[in-house]
Amino acid sequence: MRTLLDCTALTGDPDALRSQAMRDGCLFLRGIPGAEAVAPLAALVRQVAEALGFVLPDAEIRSPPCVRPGAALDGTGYDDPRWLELQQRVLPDPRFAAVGDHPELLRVIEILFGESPLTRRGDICRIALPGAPHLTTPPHQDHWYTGGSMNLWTTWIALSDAPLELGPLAVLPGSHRAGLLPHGGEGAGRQGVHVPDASEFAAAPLVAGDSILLNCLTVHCALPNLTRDRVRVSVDYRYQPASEPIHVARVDGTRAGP
Ligand SMILES: O=C(O)CCC(=O)C(=O)O
Repeated sequence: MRTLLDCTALTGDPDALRSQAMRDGCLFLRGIPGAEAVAPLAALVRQVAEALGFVLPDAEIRSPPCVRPGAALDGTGYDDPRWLELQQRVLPDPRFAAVGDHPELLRVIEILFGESPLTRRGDICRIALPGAPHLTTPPHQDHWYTGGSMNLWTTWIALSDAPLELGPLAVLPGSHRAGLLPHGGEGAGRQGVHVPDASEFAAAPLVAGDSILLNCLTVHCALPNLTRDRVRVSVDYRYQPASEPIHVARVDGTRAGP
């Protein structure tokens, strides 16, 4: 496992930031949007996760919440009705949009696109429970799921501290250059790509408010949550250039899109 390159210093140099993003298909930004900016949303997610029976009440917002003993997601996670309820209660709240629309984040996305981004292109709030390695997100490319623009980017943000053992995101830098790869697997959200054993994923211990940006063709996965009793809490937001058409057809170069 490689350490993810910290690109925060490049945010002051748009050309260098764009070159780095095009080269690796990902950017790791420390402190953008930052712990203070995500605190109201982190509080909301914990409150909802507690009401749904996933976590115990906890006053310290930055450290990962404690799992409620026995809590588990059914099926692949995505088909558990409580997962849907988490989304329904968190995503419409203005505190959710406030993080995805944080001016520093939007500025970075705008540098990548060279134009205004379109927001709300497939946003998710996630909790990753301990003791559930079968629910760990497998290596995949977002374009497999999102379709449409090949220039769609995701921002993955830790809402509480996410050391490596809590299972933050891991990415395969440069993998976007191979285009869309075949995906296989059964069940909602379980389709993934085969990655050769020699593939070196990159990850870093994150703190609340750190973000990882990635192109929709960059292969990424989650690391397993290996803690005994802590829950990883994160959000991901998707953006595409405003000038590109919105459609759901997958563009993979092997099939003619409608
Ligand atoms: O947080 C995870 O487990 C996976 C996130 C992911 O795959 C994404 O944001 O595209």
